[in-house]
Amino acid sequence: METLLHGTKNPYYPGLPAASPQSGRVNIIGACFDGTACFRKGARLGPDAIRRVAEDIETYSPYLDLDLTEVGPVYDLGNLPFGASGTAEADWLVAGEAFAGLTDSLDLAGQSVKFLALGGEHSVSYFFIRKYLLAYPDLLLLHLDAHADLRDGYEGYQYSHASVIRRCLDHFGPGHQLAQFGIRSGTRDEFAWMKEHKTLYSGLDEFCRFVEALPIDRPLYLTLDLDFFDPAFLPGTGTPEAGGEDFLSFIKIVKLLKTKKLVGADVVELAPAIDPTGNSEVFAAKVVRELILALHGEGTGHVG
Ligand SMILES: [Mn+2]
Repeated sequence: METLLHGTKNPYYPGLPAASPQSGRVNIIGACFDGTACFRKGARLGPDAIRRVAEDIETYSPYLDLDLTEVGPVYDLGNLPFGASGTAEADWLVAGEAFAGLTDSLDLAGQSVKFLALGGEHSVSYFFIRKYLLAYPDLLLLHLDAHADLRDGYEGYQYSHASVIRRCLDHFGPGHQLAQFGIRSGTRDEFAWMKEHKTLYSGLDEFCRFVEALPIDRPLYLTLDLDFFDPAFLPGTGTPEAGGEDFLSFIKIVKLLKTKKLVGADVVELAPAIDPTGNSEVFAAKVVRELILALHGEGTGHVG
């Protein structure tokens, strides 16, 4: 693992350095990879950009009425090591094996180990989601994204960022479920698949009603591709798609997630250099703050 280069100006956020995952806590882990990104690269710089600006935003969330300094320490495991062969999938696999090695002996459910992973391109989510699918036989995978990511490989890469949900489905058991929202780009086949399997929620209200009705003990994992948001608000991402959601839509969702059993999450596809204003990374850091707070503890069962 690489050591963290940033200081610890704020003792709680972005997180106290840790060498191994901490039980009963939120564990941040970075995945600095953009090897299969097909349009504009730069997502490998996402995790450290979020950490850097996170030190300068408020620790208090007026939306959840919670402060990071009140919920106990957050730990930061640093960044997963990737290979340097120049062959995207081989380099990507090095990180997958590193994460597996870090968590092989961990019982995520029993020890209440929660990961909040920062990307990196979306293909890295596969490492974390695979682990969670094994740990929770009734996991519900919530997928917020502009893209369906259901292709069976893309541009020669089976584990492309355009295929990540498809690859996760390879590991689905009978109790697992997928729910998608924000998807507005994909192939005719991808949209036909989502319609056939009823995974896509077409509006914010419909999606929120679905989340609200979930049993309080149903484990949820959120994979959030930041191009879920409209590029007017968050332009710093490799594959922007007009017609997305805004921050307040996300807040509506995260308030519901706080009432449920959110056990893990990832935030991917921030490519900071694409937005020279720096607004995108600050936006992403606020999203991460809300998710740390939503991941903390067990669901409250009611919207605060
Ligand atoms: Mn996407």
